[in-house]
Amino acid sequence: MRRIATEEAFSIREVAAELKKIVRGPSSSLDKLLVKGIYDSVEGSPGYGRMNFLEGLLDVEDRRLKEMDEFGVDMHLLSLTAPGVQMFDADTATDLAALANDRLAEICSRHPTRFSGLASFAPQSPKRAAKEMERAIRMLKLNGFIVNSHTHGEYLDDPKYWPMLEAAEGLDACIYIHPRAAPDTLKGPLQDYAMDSAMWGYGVEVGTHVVRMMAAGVFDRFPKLTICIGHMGEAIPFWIWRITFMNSRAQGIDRAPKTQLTMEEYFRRNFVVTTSGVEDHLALEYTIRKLGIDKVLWAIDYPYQPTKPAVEFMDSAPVSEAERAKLYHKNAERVFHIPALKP
Ligand code: 1WB
Ligand code: MN
Repeated sequence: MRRIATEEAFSIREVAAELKKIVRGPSSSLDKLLVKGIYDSVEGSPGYGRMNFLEGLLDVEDRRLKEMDEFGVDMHLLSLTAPGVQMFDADTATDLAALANDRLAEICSRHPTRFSGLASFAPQSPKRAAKEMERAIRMLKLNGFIVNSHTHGEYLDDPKYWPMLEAAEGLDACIYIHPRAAPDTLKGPLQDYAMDSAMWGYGVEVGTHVVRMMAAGVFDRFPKLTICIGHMGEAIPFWIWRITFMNSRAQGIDRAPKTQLTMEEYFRRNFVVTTSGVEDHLALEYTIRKLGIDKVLWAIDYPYQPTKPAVEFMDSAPVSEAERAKLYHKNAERVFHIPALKP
């Protein structure tokens, strides 16, 4: 069984160095709590234990490959880890996205059956981002895009970002909306008890992002755009009935614009989800029944989650072998244009 893991994080030294500067700078962003722990940690200080993520992020071709071999993982679909380039100024972000994409393409071409990659872009400069997106697919042959949710507190429903959505749709390339911490405008009650990141804040942030996009009518303008979200759909599959009901009511009487389709129709048409970090068979079964077996892709969330239980989770999932093949690799091959192995 070919196993392709689809939300696998990496970084490069240049981005790590720039993130360290951000940590030491004046920003009061919620991302800093976690970013400091990973990129600028001092022994004994809060978050110090996260320092070892950095090694896992910067290494792609050594320890990571060995771990993939050990657990039978064929391929990582790599993406520049959160917050990507999205905390930087527009010029720095644009340059570093291109550099990360070049490095990623080199790795993929050295190991075409072991690594594929999602390209980064800098939403801070939407027109240049759209150009980089085109280069990443046409020249670098990368497999789609990663965006780490909001950029300076703004979301992809804002028409100023639509050149990037237009580029992705035109290139038939999926955009993976990965979490980062919520912006200052949303951060208040998320600051305590480690709720800022993967435990709760990340899901709230990405869930908010995609509901904004659906409710704004983004998918009327870009009907062929595919968005991927991780963590078993960031709770949206479970909430979609109520989102749909309340949105259709709001379209008559409140501030919700009229849309051609319902929220659930957009979610089923324009989204795929990955299992990253949610190793719960009941949640998997629910998500498959809600979205369809062709819309769910396996992921580990390396190096933030361990490989072994992610493999055991999918090996033991209560599905047929044909369904397991879709979850493990066929859906990823279709959505991210990864060549199927020759029989
Ligand atoms: C964690 C998870 C941290 C992710 C991250 O930092 C990312 C964590 C950028 O579990 O602490 C992730 O990608 O899910
Ligand atoms: Mn992740």
